[in-house]
Amino acid sequence: SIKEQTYIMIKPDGVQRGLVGPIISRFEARGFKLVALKLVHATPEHLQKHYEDLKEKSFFPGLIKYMASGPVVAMVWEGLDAVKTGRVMLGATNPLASAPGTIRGDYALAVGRNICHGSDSVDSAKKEIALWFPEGIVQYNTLLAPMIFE
Ligand code: DAT
Ligand code: MG
Repeated sequence: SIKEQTYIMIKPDGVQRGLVGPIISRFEARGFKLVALKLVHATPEHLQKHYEDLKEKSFFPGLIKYMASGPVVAMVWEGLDAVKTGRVMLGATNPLASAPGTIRGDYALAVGRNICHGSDSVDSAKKEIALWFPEGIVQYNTLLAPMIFE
């Protein structure tokens, strides 16, 4: 749907490396609408909830430590097929396989420092948006929709 929303997060390495602007620019330029945004230094407990599906993985403790090492940029982007297109823009989880032109394929080398997060389904997007934005997202109209969607 053209109102689909996805949770996109710039991880601590992306913030430290000054990639907030370039990453936001890609979503703006693609035609998505920003409906929530904040800089947050998350607690390990909050991040364990975000990644709860991965809690049995051997890399889980290291993942939580890295994600809690500094602030992240939490965002919700809205537009046509935002979840799937967002994942394509991020690129494969392991930058070894991320195509050039994707965010990870242009800026990352290691799976454990892959710069950005994007929801993998509409269902997980809903859960992640509720977890990171319990206060809700921002509703507003833009004049551009007819230029971006048929
Ligand atoms: P994605 O972030 O593409 O949705 P995921 O949900 O499978 O990937 O894993 C979440 C994050 O965990 C991923 O962005 C980086 C880290 N991770 C995944 N597999 C890993 C591995 N084999 N070694 C180290 N970190 C890993
Ligand atoms: Mg995932």
